[in-house]
Amino acid sequence: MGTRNKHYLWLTALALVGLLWLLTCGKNEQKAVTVSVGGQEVNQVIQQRGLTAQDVYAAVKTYIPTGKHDEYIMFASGGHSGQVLVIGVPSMRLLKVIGVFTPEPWQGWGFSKETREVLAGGNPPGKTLTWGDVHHPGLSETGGDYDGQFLFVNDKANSRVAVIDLRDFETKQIVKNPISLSDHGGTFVTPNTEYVIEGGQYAMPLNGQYASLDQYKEKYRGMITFWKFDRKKGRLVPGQSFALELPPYWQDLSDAGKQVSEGWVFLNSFNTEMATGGVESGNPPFEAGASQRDMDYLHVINLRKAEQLFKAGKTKKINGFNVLPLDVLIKEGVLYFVPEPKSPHGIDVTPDGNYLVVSGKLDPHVTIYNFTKIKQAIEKGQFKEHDPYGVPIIDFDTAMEAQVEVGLGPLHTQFDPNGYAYTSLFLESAVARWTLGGQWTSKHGKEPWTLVDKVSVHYNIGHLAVAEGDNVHPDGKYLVALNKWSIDRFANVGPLLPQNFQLVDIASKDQPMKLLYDMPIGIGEPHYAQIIKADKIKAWEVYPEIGWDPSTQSKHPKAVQAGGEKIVRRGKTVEVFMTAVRSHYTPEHVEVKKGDRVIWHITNIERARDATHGFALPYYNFNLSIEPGETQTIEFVADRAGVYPFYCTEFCSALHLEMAGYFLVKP
Ligand code: RUQ
Ligand code: CUA
Repeated sequence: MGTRNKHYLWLTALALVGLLWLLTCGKNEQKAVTVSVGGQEVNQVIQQRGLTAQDVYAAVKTYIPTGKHDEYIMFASGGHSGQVLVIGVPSMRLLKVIGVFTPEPWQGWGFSKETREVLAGGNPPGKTLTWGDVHHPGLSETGGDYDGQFLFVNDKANSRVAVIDLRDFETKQIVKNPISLSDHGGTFVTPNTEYVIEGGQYAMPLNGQYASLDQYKEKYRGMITFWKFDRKKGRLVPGQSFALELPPYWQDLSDAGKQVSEGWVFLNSFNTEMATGGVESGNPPFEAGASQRDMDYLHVINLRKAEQLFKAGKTKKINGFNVLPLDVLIKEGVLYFVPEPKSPHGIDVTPDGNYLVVSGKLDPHVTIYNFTKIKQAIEKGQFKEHDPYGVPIIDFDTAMEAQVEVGLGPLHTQFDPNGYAYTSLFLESAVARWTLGGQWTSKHGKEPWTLVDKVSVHYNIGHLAVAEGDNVHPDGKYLVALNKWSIDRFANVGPLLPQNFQLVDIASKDQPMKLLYDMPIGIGEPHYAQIIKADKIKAWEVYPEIGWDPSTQSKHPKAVQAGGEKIVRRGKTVEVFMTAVRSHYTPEHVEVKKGDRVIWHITNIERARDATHGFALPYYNFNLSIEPGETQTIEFVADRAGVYPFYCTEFCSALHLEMAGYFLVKP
């Protein structure tokens, strides 16, 4: 090579380096922020706090100025606290904790007669439960989209389902499943909330009787229950509800079909090995015994047909509850199986209703089934084989549409309006974004199913929730990762650590996902959450009338107005009709005799928003929260003589400490 040529090469190289420098350094050079507040430049604050451009972006995206409201509301499971968390998105501010399965003093939940009765509705005969393991909140839907009227949640520990009315964010009903002690595949609703789905988990004899584990295959059964919901009354109707008897596999998560698959329900399962554990006797432990086979079964359920059979009287009664027997389900074509790979988890129906996404906890893929193909196989009677109970099994390859390798330990999937699906990766501590393929486009022909992006989360993510992410019309924008571990994310608060909700920006179709915010949850292990557009919820500011009973959402028969207060004695029963207003109770003295039964109604006669009064009665163990307009009742036997000062537990006015009185019990 000649000198001139060498020279030329040198120049080209230099020019290239220059261009590269311009492209990279020039691009990275941050435009100085010139905003200054009270003489301090924002840029200085950024420097002093050592914030990166990404941090500033995240702060600006999530900060809600005082007085402004969040765009979305997230309803998150409170896990074994038994409660539900209400969180603003994107600020991730905790707005409320709704008392559900566990007494909660701030709300007087489980202290008043009215709320005790709701809690007691979930008690099994002869037992009082004081906690619950909340897993999956499900918002009521109209036409397959959240409508903001009701929220349902399940208690995995005792197979209970609760109904929360979003007019006042209070629990209105708790039902105990009569044939099961554990549920997991709930709560999910059908597209118009005709039914609330409660899938079981650990198989057991449905009649609640003893049966040896040697008789597992014969006597133990799984179940799925369809609770009929009466939207007008806001209540589940046990008499119009029914369950399906299922083989003793451990049924897991469920989802309702929508659009093309409306009227069908999908439920996955594991332990189709029917392992019964007993590691102490030399048996394989459950974790190994329940993971031997390559495939478990996706349960495909024809809910419309099941409903017809129930209405035609094909159910039998178990513990007084309507159950469609397994042989009827098989004979009448209600139940079908499709093989699912390697310890499946999660079943999520795509917004168009045509695809079912199942993850394999021990498989790096998500498997996507095509509902139309499943339905065709059912119609043509194309079954490969039957399970030991006679349930027809559709061939895996017939039903499967695609598999996407997303990463390690996939669990749950949500959707956005841009044609992306998001899957949580437990083992990898990440969220995978992948494209929903299968659609014909004029450009590429059939869209591919492919992984496009991943973001790390901290750590061990379980569920994830996308704004309106279970809907026929998802919103996208935000995703919340519900992480089981937080390890080093927060100040050390001892060996029991909070879980970590992480907010992720998924708004842009073309930009990678960005982590925005960490929210510690120090109350229990939250499982699932749903995120609804805030303006869909039309909650009351104060109760509609003075003397309102939230447990019936109507006028309380024992409410009084100012001037109507009284104490009435009938034999050994003393009934108190009291009012509360800033800053006094009327009457202020209540005197009874030892041994009297006391029924004490308090009506908050305020109409001002936020003018809540509490009511604490020491020794007798009561605290109430009486919101403007509300009437609440306590009932007890005055079994100890003495003097009991009662007082208001909400700092309601400057003279709040004076809002008190004496309860006197004469010997
Ligand atoms: S599931 S452990 Cu919702 Cu992944 Cu309960
Ligand atoms: Cu009422 Cu304090």
